[in-house]
Amino acid sequence: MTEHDALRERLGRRGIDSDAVEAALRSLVIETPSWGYGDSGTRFGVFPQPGRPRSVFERVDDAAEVHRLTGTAGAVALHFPWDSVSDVTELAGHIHAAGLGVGAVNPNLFQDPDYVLGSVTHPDAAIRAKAVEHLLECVEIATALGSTAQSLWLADGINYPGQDDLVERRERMVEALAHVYAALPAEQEYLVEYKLFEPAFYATDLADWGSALLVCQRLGERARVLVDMGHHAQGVNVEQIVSILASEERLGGFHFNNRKYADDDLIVGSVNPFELFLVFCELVGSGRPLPRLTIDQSHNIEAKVEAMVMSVVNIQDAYARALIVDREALRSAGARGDVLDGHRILLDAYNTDVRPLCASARQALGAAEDPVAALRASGRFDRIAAERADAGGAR
Ligand code: RM4
Ligand code: MN
Ligand code: MN
Repeated sequence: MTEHDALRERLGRRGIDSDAVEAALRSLVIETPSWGYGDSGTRFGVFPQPGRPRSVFERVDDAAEVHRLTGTAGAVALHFPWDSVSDVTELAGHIHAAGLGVGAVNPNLFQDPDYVLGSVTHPDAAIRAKAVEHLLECVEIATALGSTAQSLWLADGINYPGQDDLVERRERMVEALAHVYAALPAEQEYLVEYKLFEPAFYATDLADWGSALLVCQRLGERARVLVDMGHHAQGVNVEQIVSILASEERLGGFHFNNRKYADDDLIVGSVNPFELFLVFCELVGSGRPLPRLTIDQSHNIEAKVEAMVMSVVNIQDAYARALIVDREALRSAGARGDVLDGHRILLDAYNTDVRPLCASARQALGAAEDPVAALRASGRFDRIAAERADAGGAR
């Protein structure tokens, strides 16, 4: 008996339909970030890697390789102006030809020197207008690319108490974002990301899920909160945030990554796989379709394509474990007030080796049984390093 058969039999005895689990795994779509393939580093330095992409087109090619190996990374999220091109239609054509869909469009309001005091919260109306102009341009780019989401992270905030008026900053922000939201075509959703700190160190204008939710409620129904796993204080119960936003129908999606200390952007599921599992338990338990699932990572020392492949595999694994939770038994344990039975039920799913189910789903998609092994065996890293040997500080 293969490991796959043995697992299916064991799950069958627990009343779990493995066919349904594999079907759900096959329909999982993860967006990988174009910015996760280019050079990145810490504020202390950047270590350029051999084979790093020289253009957005090559970043898309790397994303396509991740999809080819995993079967689940079917879209690429874009960041502007990092991914700016003279011909947007050509970029859309390249993405589709690579077998991918266009993911969310991410505006960038954090690098222009004009934004030193903020973008849509800036005290100067002219700077706010410039930020709004970029946001509107991103709506146009998304429309031309056929993207269905704007995904906004604001770096705005202040470093010192008294630096600016917190209430006024918030009103400036809502006014600017409402302007952009009004220009949004019906097929685009507006995802609002929050982050506790960094680059601002005293007060971030969108610091937590509550602030983001309140802004979304002021904007309209298509505005939803985006949860980045690394954007909370230590110890915050992220899965509970997921459950609240999902039941309020305001969960827009995720930026998956993992961290030990701050916004470390490490491989999702690498430091705290149990948290990732619990997040998927809330998503599955909500009974709603999965929201937009995106990876937002920065691979500073690890090989980038391999790191992205591992990330997608970790997500498949966490999702599979959440899908095999005995939901009925869980409900009954809660209803009976049995303190530990529900916990045991979760642990039973978490401690199950679901890799044969994931491998089978990947094979059915024409992807690799073991994506990391297949990538290593393919020799792609060396081939691409030779092909892109002339890479000169791409971004
Ligand atoms: C931020 C945030 C954003 C991402 C940038 C690069 O910390 O997570 O989503 O676009 O980093
Ligand atoms: Mn993010
Ligand atoms: Mn981040």
